[in-house]
Formats: sequence, structure tokens, C-alpha cells
Amino acid sequence: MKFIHMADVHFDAPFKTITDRAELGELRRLEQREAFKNVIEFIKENKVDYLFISGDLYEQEYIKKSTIIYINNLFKEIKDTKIFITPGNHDPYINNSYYKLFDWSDNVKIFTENVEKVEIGDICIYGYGFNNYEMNLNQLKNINIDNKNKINILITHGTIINGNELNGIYNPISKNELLNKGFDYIALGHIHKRDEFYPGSLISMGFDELGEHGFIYGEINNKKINTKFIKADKRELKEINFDISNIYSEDELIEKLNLINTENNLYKINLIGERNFLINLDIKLIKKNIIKIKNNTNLKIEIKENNNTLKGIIIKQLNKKIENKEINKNEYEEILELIIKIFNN
Ligand SMILES: [Mn+2]
Repeated sequence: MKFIHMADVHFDAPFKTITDRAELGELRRLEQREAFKNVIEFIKENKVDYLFISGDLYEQEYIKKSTIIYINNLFKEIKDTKIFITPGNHDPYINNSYYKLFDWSDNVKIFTENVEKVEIGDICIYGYGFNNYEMNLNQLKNINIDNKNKINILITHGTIINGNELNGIYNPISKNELLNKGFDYIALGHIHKRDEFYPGSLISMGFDELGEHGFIYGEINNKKINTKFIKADKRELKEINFDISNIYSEDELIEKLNLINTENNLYKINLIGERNFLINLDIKLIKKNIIKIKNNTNLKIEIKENNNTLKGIIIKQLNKKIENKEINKNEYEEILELIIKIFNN
């Protein structure tokens, strides 16, 4: 049998913190649809039997009914694929959830907080999901695999805990207990970075999710499992440091930033080093693949300028003010920056 394990699509997420560019949220939501359609196309081409969606398919707070219709129409296009969805902390199974209210395609099974087992031939699929935005019920303890000769699969959304204390509000799951149950495949969601239980978010949601994003494709033959990662997000988010110590004006900085080879990826630039000028960048003047700029530079402090020029005298006065704690570091830097700006022009 062939399956796909995906999670954390977060349909209709606003992508507010990812960027300084207002229009990028909309663009990224279109790319989210494109990545999801890539999964559907992959399923059609490879005649995949099962699609496991391990929570956070959409964001309850922002999801539009039109998006639910869009998702469901794609599910209808893969009628021979059995789809299992477990609600997560962003799309919990609550009273006004579309999971409850919407008339989903016949090939879709949505789990609730109660552990359920669905048996199809020699395959047993166990699943449960969030009943609210927070959940700590340890439903896993209620699961006992009754037939180890079958292919036993678990689908849920939660946090793997290495120790014994099951603290936390996002369905903490003991790793030991999980491994001792004896599942053949464990399909989790929640952690957006891919690892042994998690496929990672389908597309990157922010600069804490660098690298490739997509889904897991698996084949099970005679209880032997082979899985591989398939990329679905055409872009990667990347973050680089950019030293501006040898740059002397904002125009020059813009020119140099626009020379960075971003290819098709999206960049966050951390400006570092000592600045020689006031930075007040207009992101519209910078190439569109640079979507966030963080100013981590330090003001070049010309404390040595202690001579009897007008500039030297003013800086000397200012240095006294910070020594006497009449001004704080931020005020000091602000004033110093202004002095430098006036004298350098
Ligand atoms: Mn998530």
C-alpha cells in the first residue's frame, strides 16, 4: 500500500510576521494552494491509497468557507484515495468547526478527541485529535494494538516528550510509551521541522522553519516500510548576515542588497557590523525576494574624536552625559548618530 503523510498546512494563515511586505501574505497563501495541489497531483500520478493529514490543515481563526470548499473539491478529485484527518491545535474539533459543520467528500474521515480504529483489510488506522485549542488527555494510553500481524498506523497531532512528565497543552505524548505500542508507522503533526515522526509543515511558515518543506511518501509491502521526503514548497526561506561596516550610505546599502543572488528563495537579511550612517530603509526599493530586514548593527562610536573641533567638543559633552548617567545608551546613540550625520554631510 502507498500513503502520504503530511501535516501543518495552515490554510489561510495570515503570514503576518514572516515579512515586512504587506502583499506577501497573499502571495504565500497562493503558494500554499500550489503546494497542496502538488500533493493531489502526486497522489493521482502515483495512485496513492491513503492520505494522512496530521492536524493544522487550516487555521480556525482565519479559515474561509471558500477555502474549505476548495480543499474539499481537491479531495473529490482523488476519490480512490482514503483521506484521514486529525484535528490539531489550530483546527480543533469544536462546535463551530468546519470539520463538524461541513459536508465533506465521501473519502474523508475526520477523527475526534476519542480514539478510533478504522480497519481496512490488513490495515488498522488509529487516530484522535484536538477537541479544543489546548489538550492534555493522554489518549494514547487507551490504545492497545490487538493484531500485530496487521499494519498498524497512528495519526495524531501532538508533542513528543522524552521524559516521564506529560506536561504541556499541545497533546504531550511520551516517546517511550509511543514506541512501546508497536505501531508500524506513526504519523504526527505539530512540529514544523521534519524529523522521525513529523513531516514538517507543508510550506515554510517563517524564518524559524528554514530549509526544504513538503510531505512524506511511503510504501508498505509485507510489513516493510520505505519512506521518502518529497519537496512541495518551491521556495526555501533563508537567513543571512550582511556586514555593512564598509558601506557609507543608504544608497550604497540598497545597491549592495539588490546584488544578493536570492534565486527563487525568500530571504531575511540581518544587517551586522558598525554602521556609518542612519538606517531607515524603504523595503520597496529592495528586490522582492528579500522580505525581511533586521538591523542588528552597532553605531560606530567615535569616542576618540576628542579634539577641539566643534564635533569633538560636542562629543566630549555627550560622553560626559552618559558617564554621569544623565542619558541612557539608546539616547546616547541616537544623539551621536545625529551629530555624525550633521558633520558628515
Ligand atoms: Mn502547526
